[in-house]
Amino acid sequence: MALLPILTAPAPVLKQKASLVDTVTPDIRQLLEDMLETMYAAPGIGLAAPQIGISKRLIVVDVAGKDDEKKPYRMINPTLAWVSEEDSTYEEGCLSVPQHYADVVRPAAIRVEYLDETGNHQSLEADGLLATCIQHEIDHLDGILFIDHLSALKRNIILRKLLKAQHKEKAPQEREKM
Ligand code: K1U
Ligand code: ZN
Repeated sequence: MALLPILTAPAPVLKQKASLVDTVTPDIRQLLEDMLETMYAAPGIGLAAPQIGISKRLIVVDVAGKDDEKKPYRMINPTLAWVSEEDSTYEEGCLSVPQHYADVVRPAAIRVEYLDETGNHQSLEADGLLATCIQHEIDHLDGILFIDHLSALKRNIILRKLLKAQHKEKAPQEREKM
């Protein structure tokens, strides 16, 4: 098992469309386990492979409360087969946009189809936070961040603050090279 570094915006891989996984190999299974470990350590309720620099259509999700039994989902090539007409609004965060939160409107319920870690087809109906989190993670596979659902004004304010925070985190010698 390995903890993987999580990339933050504006890393270019976060804006790319990730590739389909053609075969579920032991390496893919190991990657999903490493992603879950990384997600729990962050801590987070979801993680998509592009967030760790791997442009493949893989996500992991677990929205169980901290006192509840873990309920991890490992999804390969997830697609939204159905979305409800009804919307819901959640305050979202993102491990790749640290310290920023904003209300995002998305379909309230979904059906997602995917391959599990054994290569079997699965179909899952979800609502509430699980539906929101799965949509947020599938967005990552299409190069979309939750801030892309906000107005350009709000998005640019967040992006500028992120760049400023990243600049401050850099050591002075590194800053001199910029
Ligand atoms: O994709 C990610 O960056 C993970 C993100 C998922 C997400 C959060 C909220 C709404 C939709 C999707 C996070 O997990 S941010 C951290 C977070 O929300 C959280 C962390 C610990 C406990 C509970 C929530
Ligand atoms: Zn995210």
